[in-house]
Amino acid sequence: MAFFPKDFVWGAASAAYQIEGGVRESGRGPSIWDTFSHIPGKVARDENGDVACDSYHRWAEDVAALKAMGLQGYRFSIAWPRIFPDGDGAINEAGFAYYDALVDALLENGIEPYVTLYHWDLPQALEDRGGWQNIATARAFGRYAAAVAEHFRGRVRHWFTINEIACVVGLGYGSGLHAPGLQLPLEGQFACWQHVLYAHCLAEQALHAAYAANRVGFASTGRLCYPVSENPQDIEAARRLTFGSPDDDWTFTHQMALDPLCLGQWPQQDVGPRLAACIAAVPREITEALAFGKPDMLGLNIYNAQPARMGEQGPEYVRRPTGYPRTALGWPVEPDSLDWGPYFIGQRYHLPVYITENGLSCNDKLYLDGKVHDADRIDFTARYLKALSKGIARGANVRGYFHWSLLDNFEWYSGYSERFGLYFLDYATGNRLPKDSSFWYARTVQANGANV
Ligand code: IFM
Repeated sequence: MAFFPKDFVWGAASAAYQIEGGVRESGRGPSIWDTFSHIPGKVARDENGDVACDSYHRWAEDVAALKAMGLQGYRFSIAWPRIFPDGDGAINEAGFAYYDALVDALLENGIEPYVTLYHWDLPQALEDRGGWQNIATARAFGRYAAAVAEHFRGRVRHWFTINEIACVVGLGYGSGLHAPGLQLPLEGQFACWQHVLYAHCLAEQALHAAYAANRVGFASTGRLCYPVSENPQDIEAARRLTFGSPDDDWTFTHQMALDPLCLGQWPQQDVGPRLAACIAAVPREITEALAFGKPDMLGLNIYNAQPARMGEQGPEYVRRPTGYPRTALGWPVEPDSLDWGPYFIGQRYHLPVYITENGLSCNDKLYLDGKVHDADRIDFTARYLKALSKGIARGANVRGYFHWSLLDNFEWYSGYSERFGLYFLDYATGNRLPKDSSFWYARTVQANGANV
């Protein structure tokens, strides 16, 4: 039987561009995802977020869904271009109306808002001036955070500044698979990286200054490993591989962001010469801000991890056997990622952790009886929660779990083909339908996880 602390927060998560639609309403400016998704060939079937789940108009149904599951928290993001259509400059007060209604309805229903400030929808006007390559974007983010903090003072107390710096930089400015679709060399990517971290620091300062009770987090994703046994040697191997070699795919390591933010130093070990040169050249303005950038809590977006063990030559990855279980998106099903991931991260950074995303894409459909029988989602989530409870028993300081996602939505370059929701979206009508997993999740929340 799984065990979770009595004040554990059960929630679900979403992000503005993935669900809102209403991209031209109430003075919202264009974001890089509006631009990118309208370039033919960038998104599967050339889909875009113009309408998405239409949450801009149907938010009350989203709140009703959260309520029906008895959730205590909702993690959603604010679209920066709704508040600052040009990224900076004058505030668009009308852009707050939608979030005011949503936040008030959540509070009235006893659901705590967990607000992400940046889930990838950079105002296009800022990208036109260099986007995250330009330090001015970080300063603009600080002003945006200050405006939002002031507006929601006392109503929102839990914040995540940046969602997945790994994807912001690695996919947006590295592989080019995400907006703005650039493929910069390592040095260009690092420039973005340091500016995103700086943006976090400025936002954190603004949030704390606006309201002392604000709790500020940074939602990270990246490489994690778990040991194939409880043997201390295998555990050590998994830990070392989790935090080793940042030069190899460095944008997808947690420590390239969390070491400077939480430990006040950049990773030193195994950093190759080009990355070392970038680190040595970080401007003083950013270094000084990083010294005070330690978040109050960490968000971890965990979907899977790599099995590892201690081999004869040292730590090594373990190959998954043929036929290993995978989600519809082809991601390996690795429940132990929720056991060991928060544990290793917590041991290194000594901060409370929220699982800000975890879930899977399934080939969901309406059955003949008009319902969505997503047994895979129930099985996946039960296994992951069981493992999470093991990690908590092991000592991981995990305060909450937010399932990704509340409802099926726009899955970036995959468009609408991947269904991650607890609620099914009929894209022809915009109607939401609870999947079997949503009823199961409601029972799990009610039992505080004791049923898994
Ligand atoms: O949909 C995304 C989300 O926006 C960020 N984390 C991963 C999810 C699934 O791919």
